[in-house]
Amino acid sequence: MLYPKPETLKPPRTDVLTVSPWLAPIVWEGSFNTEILNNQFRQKGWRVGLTTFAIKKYIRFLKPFIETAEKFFMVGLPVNYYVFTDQASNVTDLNIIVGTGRQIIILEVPSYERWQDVTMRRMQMISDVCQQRFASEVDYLVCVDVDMRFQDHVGVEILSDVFGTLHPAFFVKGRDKFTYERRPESQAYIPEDEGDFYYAGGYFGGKVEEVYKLTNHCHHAMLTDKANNIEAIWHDESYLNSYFLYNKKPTKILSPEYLWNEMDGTAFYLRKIRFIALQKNMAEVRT
Ligand code: 2GW
Ligand code: MN
Repeated sequence: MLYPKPETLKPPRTDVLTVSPWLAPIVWEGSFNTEILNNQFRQKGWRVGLTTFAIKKYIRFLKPFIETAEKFFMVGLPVNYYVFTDQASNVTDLNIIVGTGRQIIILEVPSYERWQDVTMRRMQMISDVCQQRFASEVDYLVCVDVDMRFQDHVGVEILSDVFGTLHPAFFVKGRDKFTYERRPESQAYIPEDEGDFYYAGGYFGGKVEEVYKLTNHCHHAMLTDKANNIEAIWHDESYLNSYFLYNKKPTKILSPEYLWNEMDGTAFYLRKIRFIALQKNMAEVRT
């Protein structure tokens, strides 16, 4: 394989942080070579699972989500789409066609009345399936929101033991602006003078074993809070942030190229917008 030699004194990106203080790479366009990474990935025979939830009205987001993933997510590699839903037959009726080596696996799960529980219980449901089937079917899991579409390359450069994603609304902001849980009574508590990054709840992943540890930890933190009548301000996202901080966890961090929202405008250092939130009518989807 032929490619230009990396130059020690000419870093490809000088306008953005490309490594965290605990030496986790931060993935930006220009900082990696897809060919090298794909080669390594194929040699190891790794398999990827993409999990998402389509519960109640969110089933409407599923078709465009998977159809755009077919165009941009792990192109040319085998992928299992794991769709957690309360409406298995409606998912089948969508007749979503995927390429060879790729398949949709429907996992029927209960739906919760409160929307906060719908989003938070994802931690429990993912951790349950880690031991049951993820461990034998895939090597890496990518766990994302469904109210999104892919619009540019997302490949094996995202994979690592455990990865998190910089939230598009906070990556240039100070700690004081981070919406961590600030009540010491909560398991998700982070004091004002701590924290590295504000990670998004809607995009994390890693090796199955690490995703199990993460989701299981967050689920039990939520149960403890529930028993104490407290619920973290941003639900699963708050628990995820405290897990990452106190375990110095992400071994790789995805830049906001991997999770963008039009509301956050655009920026000169953003060379690609790979995965973008769909605008939704909050009042309508929440009833
Ligand atoms: C969630 C909130 C309000 C009303 C409905 C739902 C809902 C979410 C639902 O009825 N059905 C459902 O399948 N979901 C799933 O949970 C779906 O996969 C969705 O993408 C995900 C998170 O809910 P969402 O997209 O409405 O949350 P966001 O976009 O406001 O996102 C962030 O904050 C959340 C915590 O409040 C989560 O951490 C989420 O991961 C973040 O992106
Ligand atoms: Mn969302």
